[in-house]
Amino acid sequence: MMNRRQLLGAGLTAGAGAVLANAGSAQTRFRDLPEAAFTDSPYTQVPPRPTDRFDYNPVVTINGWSLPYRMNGDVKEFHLVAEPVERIMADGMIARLWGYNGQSTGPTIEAVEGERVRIYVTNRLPEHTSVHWHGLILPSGMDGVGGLSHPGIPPGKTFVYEFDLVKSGTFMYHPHADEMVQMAMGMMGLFIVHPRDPAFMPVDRDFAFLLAAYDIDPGTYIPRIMEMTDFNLWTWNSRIFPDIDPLVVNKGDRVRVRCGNLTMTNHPIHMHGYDFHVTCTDGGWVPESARWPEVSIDIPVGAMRAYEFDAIYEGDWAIHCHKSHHTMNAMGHDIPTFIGANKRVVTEKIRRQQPGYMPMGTAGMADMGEMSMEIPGNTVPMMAGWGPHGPLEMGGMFSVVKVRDGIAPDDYSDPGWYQNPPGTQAYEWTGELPEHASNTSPNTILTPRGGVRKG
Ligand SMILES: [Cu+2]
Repeated sequence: MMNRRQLLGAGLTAGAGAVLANAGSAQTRFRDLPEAAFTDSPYTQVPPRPTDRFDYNPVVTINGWSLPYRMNGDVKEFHLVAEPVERIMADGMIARLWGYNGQSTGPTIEAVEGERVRIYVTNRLPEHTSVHWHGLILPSGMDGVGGLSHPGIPPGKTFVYEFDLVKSGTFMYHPHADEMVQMAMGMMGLFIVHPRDPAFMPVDRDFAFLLAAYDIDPGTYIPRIMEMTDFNLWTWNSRIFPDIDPLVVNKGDRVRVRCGNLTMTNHPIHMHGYDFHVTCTDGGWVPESARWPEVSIDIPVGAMRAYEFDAIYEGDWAIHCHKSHHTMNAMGHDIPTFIGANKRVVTEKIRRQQPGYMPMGTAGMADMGEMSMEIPGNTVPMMAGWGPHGPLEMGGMFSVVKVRDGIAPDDYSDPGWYQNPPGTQAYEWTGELPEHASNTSPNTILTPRGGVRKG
């Protein structure tokens, strides 16, 4: 039995602080199990580089962490604990979810191609569960479909999954038991298998997150599990902007971003400032001859995509889902459109009942981003983030890729906002406006009728 110090001494625990050893009771109950590690932190914990067996560049799970392991002979052992958790989705909002080892999403499992893994799964939920290893090639009985691969793991019991990692790539895990409920409650995690050859597809920074959607009414804590389409919280690793950590990158780094989708709809993830190629899916690495340039990567439901780019352009670059309702926090969709409406008369009438009433939405909804409106407890404003130049009017699936010169390897701390060099930022024009083009102006060159003549 390893104690916490041995685990730490092996250099295997996840990043700075907040990884708590299990309570003593488990040590006597599970004499031969690897001690389960837990975290109560919702912040990004950068895993240390491996020192024991194989060289690889650990992934950085945005607002997440990697699960510590121990070696038992040649087998890499992990201990997942399925349990109710409290997840701080953003400052001022706690969600009561189900997850693994203290958090939702669960910890990232990292191992190396060719290794054998043994994963103990302890069920502390009030109902049975199972773990399906999405995308991994393994024996049928290890596939984790409750009732098909094996009986469900009853509450209070521990099952063992054991298999060889026959290929490297980008994978995930989630229950395949009462799946609709358990995934709606936040049960999911990443499973990254690094190539045995560290010279294969090397990157300097390797980020990973899972897309998850929840329906939690403002002022409440538990997701409405029966919701099928109209979710109100669109999350990366169960966090929402403005509290999704930035992706901090040193200028010139080769960067990989891995993203998996366990929501009920597709998400076109759009990153500004760069073009890039999909290099890996949950099916495997994409051959170079099969890649094409993109600036938005659509992540289908139940799929994963990893894309790569060389971070040659400094700046603060938005990265977000391009479905505009997915960059909003808790909102209702049954609000009428007031654009162009004249609310003057009705405002006077309402103010007689409710002094201080402010009409909103007649000129768009941007005023929502600036005002600090009174909101119910345990929720966050719909469009909340502030940047260096004012409100960002974003929430949900949004973050910032911060590319800077001189960021040290393994430093992921927020460098603050980018200072645009003089002359490289849009500015207000205060001079004479040029005459706008018109058909009758002698300066306007019209395309000849019938189209452009071919040479
Ligand atoms: Cu989306």
